[in-house]
Parts: sequence; structure tokens; C-alpha cells
Amino acid sequence: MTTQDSHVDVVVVGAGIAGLYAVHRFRARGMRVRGFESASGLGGTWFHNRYPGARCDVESIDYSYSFDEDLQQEWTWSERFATQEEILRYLEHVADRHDLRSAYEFSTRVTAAVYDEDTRQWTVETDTGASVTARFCVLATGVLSATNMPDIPGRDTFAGELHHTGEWPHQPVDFGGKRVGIIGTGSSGIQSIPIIAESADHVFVFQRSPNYSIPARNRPLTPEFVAEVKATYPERRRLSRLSGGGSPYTPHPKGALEVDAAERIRVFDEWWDRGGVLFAKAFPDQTSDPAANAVAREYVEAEIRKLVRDPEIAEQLIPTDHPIGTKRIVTDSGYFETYNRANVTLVNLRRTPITEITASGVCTSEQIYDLDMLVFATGFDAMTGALSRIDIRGRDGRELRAEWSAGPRTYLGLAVAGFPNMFILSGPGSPSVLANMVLTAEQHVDWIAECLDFMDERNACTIEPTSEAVSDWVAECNAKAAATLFPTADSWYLGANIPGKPRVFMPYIGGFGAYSAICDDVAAAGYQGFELDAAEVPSGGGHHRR
Ligand code: N01
Repeated sequence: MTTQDSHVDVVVVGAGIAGLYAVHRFRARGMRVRGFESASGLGGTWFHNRYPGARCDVESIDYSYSFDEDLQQEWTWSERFATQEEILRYLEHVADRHDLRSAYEFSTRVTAAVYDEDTRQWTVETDTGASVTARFCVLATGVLSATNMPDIPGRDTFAGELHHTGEWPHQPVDFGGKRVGIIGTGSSGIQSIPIIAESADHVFVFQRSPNYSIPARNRPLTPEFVAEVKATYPERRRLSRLSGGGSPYTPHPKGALEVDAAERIRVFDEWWDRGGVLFAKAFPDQTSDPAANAVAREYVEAEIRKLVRDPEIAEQLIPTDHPIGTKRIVTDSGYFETYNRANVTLVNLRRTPITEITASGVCTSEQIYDLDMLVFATGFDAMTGALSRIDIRGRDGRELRAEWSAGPRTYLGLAVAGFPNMFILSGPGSPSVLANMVLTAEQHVDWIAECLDFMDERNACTIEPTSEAVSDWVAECNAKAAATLFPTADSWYLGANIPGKPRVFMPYIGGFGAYSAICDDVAAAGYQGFELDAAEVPSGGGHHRR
């Protein structure tokens, strides 16, 4: 096919990790695929998040495709936690290796996807005027891709350089000799602040909520370690797929308070030394039992106090508003120590909120901060943001945005009632951001590809979940979340960072291994909870058979 074909079997929206693999897998089934990507290049998250210090918080050897054994053996990661630059280089390599770019039109944003019941086709429209019809519509639009620019009074009047970490410029940004303000202390802020502080004249960190952050213990990977991983990759992947988070680590077999104090400290030391976000998994009850969480907090808070010289600043950097792990623990390199530098000032917005942004800087209730550059590290409209920016309409003109006005409603995070032949990759209702996004993307795409095989075998034209299956799945997701401490934190998992967004815990928190088993069971039971329509497609409907 050429990218100009006006009718294809499947449209894939997005050229990030999930979309790229979807193109590969669908083509391998003999499908005609057309992809659209709003950015000028591939890579999704890793294309846009070029801010200084951007790295993945999942180990590189795990945060990589497993579908191509030769690729897995040939590619060698240089560091334990890969930089944005290395991950993007890897994705470009994968795309070249499997000729994936040829499926895509870049710099082309999908504006609408509309289902036509008569022809049983999707019509996908773009901002370049390109339009295509397809039997299937696969949305790989990303979970953390729609940036959040808070509506702070005067924001657009700032006369200096203004950047968002999630839309970082491709040209080098020079901080030298500049007074830089950074709003936000989530993963993006915490990763970038130490690097920016190395060359800026002064850094003012505008912190509304402190976050738990754990040193990455990043290091170059030795040839011996790489050889050992490559020799045992299949087993490593098997364990990762069975695990809760998509990495081959399992928590201690006992609860945090079922072991004595010495054993508890030994385990915390071990996971602290392992580094980063994984600390949330030291004990199995750490994010469900308040007492278990409290001992984990105490341990980490004592470490933070050791890293920050000024005790008063240390206290301001310690979260008091959420149990540890219920917002994603940040994986940092030298974050807390940065506050020991003379050129870094913490501005506590809980004490002195921002009142406005002016041409020359940021005003709080107490002070005016003159700035040359302002960095928004203010995160994303997560999980639903990118989908809601597309006008998606299913049967009877049903609008996805309206259907989800009280929170996203999916079956398995993959499909929506009333939207036949539409699949979402890493969607709300799937483990998604709570697990290794590469393996979860592979699991979703493989599941869909096998579902399409099943449809072909039965001559089915459309597939769609029942409303009951969706309601049951939403209830299951809510019940799983309610059994944890996660709903007590004002996190982006709950949409709490976006004014007016319904407060619903969006990812499935039952674990990646358990989720995959449920998906497999659904498939083995003949796609239980889905309705398959085997009726003939009206003439001109373009039901393409392999
Ligand atoms: O975004 P965030 P992020 N005034 O939403 C603050 C992944 N990720 O881009 O908490 C002042 O976490 C906001 O304050 P508050 C990872 O999953 C991974 O940092 O709302 N402040 C918060 O401090 C991560 O969890 C990696 O009070 C305002 C910050 O902005 C997710 O992406 C690296 C404000 C936003 O933090 C999102 O991380 C980067 C306002 N009006 C990202 N509005 C790694 O792999 C917002 N804030 C390591």
C-alpha cells in the first residue's frame, strides 16, 4: 500500500511505542495499515519529553520490545536507566528495522474518527485535510501526551523564554547565566531541576506539593551484566509478564509489619539501594495498609533528611498529603542534594501561592521573582486527555467525550460499548502507566491481533463490548482501586490535577500479570463480554479479507 490509500483495513493513531508495534503486528497479519502522528517524528513520549535529565524510570533492559528476539539480542543499552535520547534512538532503530515509518503520515493530527453504521467503517479525519476510511480504528494516542498548562493569571504575558517539559524544544536550551523558574515538582520537574541548576545563574523551584523521590542508582551497564541478561532474556520477560508492574521483581513475601524491625530495615535498605520507583513494591501491603505505608514513609523521610543540609528546607520537601507510592514515586539523580546549592531556592506555594505571572516573572503572595526563563513541569491531562481532544463518534452518533463525561468507561481498557471495531492501547481500565508500558503495549496489540484472527475465522464483521461488560469492568476497576490507598492522593491517576475532571481512578490496579490472565480468559471463552456481528457488510463496505 501507499500512505495515500483512502481505504485501509486499520488506522493506527500515534507513533509511540504502542502505535509502532501495532503497525508491525497488523502488517504481519496482511492488513493494510495507515498511521497518523501529530509530531514531526516518531517516538511519542520520547519524541516530546526532551527536557534536561529526562530518563525512563523502568530499567532499560526491561523497557524495550520483546517481540523481536534478534533485536533484543543485538541492541545494547548503555545505562541502567536510559536517557530520552537513547530511547528515541532505539525506537528509530526499531522503526527502520521493520520499515514502520512508511505506514505513517507525520505532522498530521487526527481531529475526528466517526463510525458509519451503514458501511461499518470508520472515517478518520486529520488537520491536513487527509481523510481515510478503515474497518478498524486503533488509538495509540498515549497516556501522558496531552500537556497540562495551568491557567495561571498572566501566564501568556511572560516576556522571557517559556517551556513545557512535555513539549521541550529540539534546539539546545541554554540556561547559562539565567534566572530560571520551574513550576512543578513531579517526575519531570524533579529530573530536570538538578541539571538546570548546574548551569543556571539561579533556579527558583515553585513547589505546590512535594513528592517522594528515590535516587535512581543509575550506572553504566557492564558487558558482563548485559551478557547475562541476554542469555536469560526469555525468563526475565516471563517473570516480568507475570509480575504486577512488568519488571522481574516481586515484593517480600510478608507484610511490612509481619516482619521484625531489623528485617524491615534490611528489606527497605535493599529496595532503597535498588533505587527509584520500585521502592513502592518492597512489601506487598505497602500501598494498601496505612500502617505498612507509614513505616515506608518513615524510612524514606529519614533518608531525605540526611540528603538535605538545611533541616527547615528538608521538612518542606517531605510530602505530608499522600501515602508514599500513591503518587508515582520519582526516580531522581541528585534531586534533594540540589537544595544544598547556593543557586537554588525553594518557593513553597502552600505558604505563598502564585498570584500572577507578569512579563518579568512570577509573583507570589509574598514576593516578586524576576526571571529570564520559566519552565512548566506541570504534567499532563493523563489517560483520557489525548482521546478527548479527538472528536470520536460511534454508533448512533454517540460521542466518546460525552460518554465519558463522568469518567472513562471501557471493557478491559481496550474497547468501548457503542464504538465497534475501535480499540484503545494502554487505555483507562488497563494497567497502563502502573506497569512497564512496552510490555503492556505488546500485550494489548497481541491480544487485538488474535481477536482479529478469531473474527476472521468466524467471518465476523464487527466486535464491540456489551454495556454490561463495560459496567462490570468499571466496577471491578473501582473495587480494585478502593482496596488500596491510591484514591486518597490527589494524583493524575484520578484526574485530580485537571480542574473539573471527574475524580475516577483510571488505571486497572490489579497487576499486569493478573490483568493479562483476565484478557486471556476472555479470549479463551470466545471473547466473553463482546458481541460479534457476523452480518454481511453492505456493498461498498470494504470488508477486507486477508
Ligand atoms: O507531571 P506531574 P510530571 N501551580 O503531574 C504541579 C511520568 N513521567 O510531568 O501536585 C503550581 O506528576 C503539580 O503540583 P500538585 C510519570 O508517570 C515519568 O512531572 O498538583 N504547581 C506537580 O508538582 C509521572 O508521574 C518520568 O500540587 C502546579 C507538577 O506540577 C508523569 O509522567 C519522567 C500547578 C506536575 O507533576 C507525570 O509527571 C517524567 C499550578 N497551577 C514523567 N499545576 C520518568 O520515567 C500543576 N502543578 C522518570
